[in-house]
Amino acid sequence: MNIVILGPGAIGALWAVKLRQAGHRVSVWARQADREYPVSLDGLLPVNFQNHTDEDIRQADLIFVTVKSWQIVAALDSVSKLLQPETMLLLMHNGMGVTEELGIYLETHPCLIATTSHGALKQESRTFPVQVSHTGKGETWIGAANQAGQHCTFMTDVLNHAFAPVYWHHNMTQAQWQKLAVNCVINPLTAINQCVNGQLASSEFTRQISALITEISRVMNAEGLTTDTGQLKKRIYQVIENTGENYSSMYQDIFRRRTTEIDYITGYLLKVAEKHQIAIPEHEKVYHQIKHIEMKGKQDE
Ligand code: KPL
Repeated sequence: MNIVILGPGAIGALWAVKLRQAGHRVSVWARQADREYPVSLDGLLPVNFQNHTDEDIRQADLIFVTVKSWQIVAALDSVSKLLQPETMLLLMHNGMGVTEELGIYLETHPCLIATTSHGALKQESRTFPVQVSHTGKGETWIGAANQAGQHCTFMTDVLNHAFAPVYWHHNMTQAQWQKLAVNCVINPLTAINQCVNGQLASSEFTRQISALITEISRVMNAEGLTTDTGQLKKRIYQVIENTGENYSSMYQDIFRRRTTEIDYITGYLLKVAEKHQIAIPEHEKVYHQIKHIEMKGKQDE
């Protein structure tokens, strides 16, 4: 397949290498205008990707969008004139609420959404090759975001062949909520406390994590999703363990004074809670803490 990774950050670059190794014709569309974009995964020999080539977008069977949730629509707009109607759009990002912003793309392209629990870290150097590490093994779920996307179940095999395990989900809303719950706990807490994911297993966080999970369960139940608080807790602690050495994406954003995805993670949860008139004070607290740190980081620049 002809695949373009739109936004080859940590997760995007990881998938770029895996898809190339599986035999696909992969190129990238990065912020930098350099014609080549070499990526070294886990210190191995760099894999070279063509970057920023209009023809790659025109010929793409799949645009794999791995920019941050708040950048997705702008990233798609930047290549929209080159897109062919049959090109599939696959969005892999944290948080929820992006599909509601996709507008015209939902009418013109087969759209898929994906969530992954793999951990990845990209070194912040401006020199090539880009250094990426796969820091936590996870799994990936994909599903349709529109009618046309429902005909793309074969993408499960394509992605599974490149980077297993990948599962098709008939109801991505359910899968996205499961991931949202993980991100609502791990991301703000690691960013506020500037710690690795594994640190959250210590007893100093037990009470707060419990309260966050109870609040999420209430909102999920009100949304009509089947939730078992015990199961949710087990899943979240499993991710904490599996990605123990990993610095969450929100930790990294705060550390590098970048805009975080808090509005699409805790912010989304707060909006849904408000719709159901459910108080979620613990999430509200971490939301404001992150907003404050984010703002301060930008002021200090
Ligand atoms: O999705 C993640 C993130 O960092 O954004 C987890 C799964 C928490 C891994 O760090």
